[in-house]
Amino acid sequence: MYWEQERECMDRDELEQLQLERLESTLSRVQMNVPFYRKKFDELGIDTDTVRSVDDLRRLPFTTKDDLRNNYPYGLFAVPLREVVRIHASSGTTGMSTVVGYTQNDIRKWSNLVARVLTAGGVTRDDVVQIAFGYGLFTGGFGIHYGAERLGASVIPMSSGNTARQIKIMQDFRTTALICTPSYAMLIAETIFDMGISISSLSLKYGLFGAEPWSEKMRKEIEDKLRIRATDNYGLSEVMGPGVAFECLEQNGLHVNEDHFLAEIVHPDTLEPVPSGEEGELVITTLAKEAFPVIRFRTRDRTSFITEPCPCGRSFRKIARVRGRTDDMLIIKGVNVFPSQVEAVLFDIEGTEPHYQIIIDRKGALDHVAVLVEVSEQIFFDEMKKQHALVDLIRNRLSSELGIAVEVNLVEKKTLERAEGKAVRVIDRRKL
Ligand code: DLL
Repeated sequence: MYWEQERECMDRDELEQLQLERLESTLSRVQMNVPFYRKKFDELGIDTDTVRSVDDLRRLPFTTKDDLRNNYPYGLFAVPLREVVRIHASSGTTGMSTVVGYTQNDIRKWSNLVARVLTAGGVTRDDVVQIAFGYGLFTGGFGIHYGAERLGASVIPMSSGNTARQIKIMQDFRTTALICTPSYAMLIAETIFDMGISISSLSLKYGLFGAEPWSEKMRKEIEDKLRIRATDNYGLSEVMGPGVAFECLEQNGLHVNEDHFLAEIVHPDTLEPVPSGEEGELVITTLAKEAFPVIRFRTRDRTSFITEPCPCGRSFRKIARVRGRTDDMLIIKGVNVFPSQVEAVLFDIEGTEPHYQIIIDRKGALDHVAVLVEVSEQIFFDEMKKQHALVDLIRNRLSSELGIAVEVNLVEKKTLERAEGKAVRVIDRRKL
């Protein structure tokens, strides 16, 4: 039921003491080893020695995704590269992506935290775990993989895609736990039905889903279709990857791994803490990371603290399911996409106008993206062959920049609605 009961059910006073000790050592580590933090603290006249309580943390400056980008690739690492054994990066162009690193100790701790997530979701060493997250720079595949091995489960490193094969492996290898994005779980479920496979030929019991927002309705649907218990888990590469917060089988909010992460919820405009239980932006400080500690990282994710204690016995505070973001980052098929990336691609292609619209739909279980691009009159009335060539060019550039397939439609000048205030670049028709 617990992976580390003594930690997960820790007395709150002891937990807060541990957090404070870890915070102090993290602060002195970043001050010593990361010029970015040293400079910021100096400028604001902050003496980290005077941080004597977790509340004192509020005096420290926030860290943003832009800070990470500006220090690309290794500027915020707190150890020399020779101590780093793993590097991950979040999606984006080379110049835009954020790079994170892990020491051997970080990987050990990460695996342990993910083992807690899996255990809370019902997985034990007797399970056969199929990981259908992408393996690669994305933290999902490898992050879950190491945690599942740490737990002692039998791990199938499937990676994402090739749905028919996923299902065959699921049948043949008697997979009992499926781990992927909720939208991929939906697609797998639908494909099982389309292929006429009886669900009783599968051995699935648990599904652990995360990396993108999903709804209670979607949970019900996946649970009914796959006949499993489905839990939500949350994380982000800048902070670690999967393993930051997780649901237990109570399925009612996500416990934050509070001995490793200090969570605050602030108002996105005032940046002051919101009243207990109200929604705001999640801010996280890492407490035990060596290679890539972050201080007050603004996740941009919207959530709230759940104030009631959890019947499962864990003392770690819970956050409500993350519903969306305070900025404009879109999560399409689990990949982070910024409208500005689309803009940058179009900017470089001759014949396109600076007007475009991104339309996201959910077709069946999968996200579908169409980019409408206004083109010059000349191109619009050009021969079909030229138009096709332009569509192909835009589609290829966008797909490689965004890391997902998109449909491209050329439209005549002035077709797209102009806004008098902020431009509406994104129409998100997915109903979550
Ligand atoms: O998505 C890490 C992860 C992998 C978490 C596997 C869980 C499972 P990034 O690619 O950096 O990292 O994207 C992080 O995804 O800031 C949220 O906006 C969103 N997100 C992640 N988990 C959830 C969730 C991984 N359970 C960004 N619910 C985060 C809603 C989520 N949004």
